[in-house]
Amino acid sequence: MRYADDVADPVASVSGGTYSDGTILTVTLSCATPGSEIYYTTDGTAPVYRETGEVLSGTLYTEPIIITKSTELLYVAFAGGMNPSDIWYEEYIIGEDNRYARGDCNGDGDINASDLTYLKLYFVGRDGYYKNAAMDCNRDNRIDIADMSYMKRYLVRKPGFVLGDTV
Ligand SMILES: [Ca+2]
Ligand SMILES: [Ca+2]
Repeated sequence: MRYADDVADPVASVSGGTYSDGTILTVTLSCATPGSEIYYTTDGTAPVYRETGEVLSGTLYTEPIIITKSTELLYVAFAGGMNPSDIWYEEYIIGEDNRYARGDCNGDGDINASDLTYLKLYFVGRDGYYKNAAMDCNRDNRIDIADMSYMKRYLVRKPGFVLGDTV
């Protein structure tokens, strides 16, 4: 009788999840099937392969993968004459819990008059203007008209009005 076993599912040494800013992850991949090879991608696409086992996209795993920024890791194991494993997936999110600079309400990397406009349009309920942590300019954990006043003072460089710390 002729049949093809499945290759054992590969395992990543670090599970996907949220990690704090500056974290460097060293991820090793392993597979219990003797003679297996693991292919992976880090761009969010699945490794592509033919039924023959020929791999058309993806990187052959040979050494630990160093992850320093948010990354989607997909990986699959092959071994000659066997069905490939399932494709496995880990999503590593690094540092995105503090990606906002206080005052950068529109998230474009600068704090300027367009952020004041963003606040104004949010307060009048304009579509497409969403509440976000960067809008709490005066650090009282509320987003209200006082934050607009704070930003106006910041924009005219009034002493003591500081923005740009991460929130
Ligand atoms: Ca901005
Ligand atoms: Ca506030």
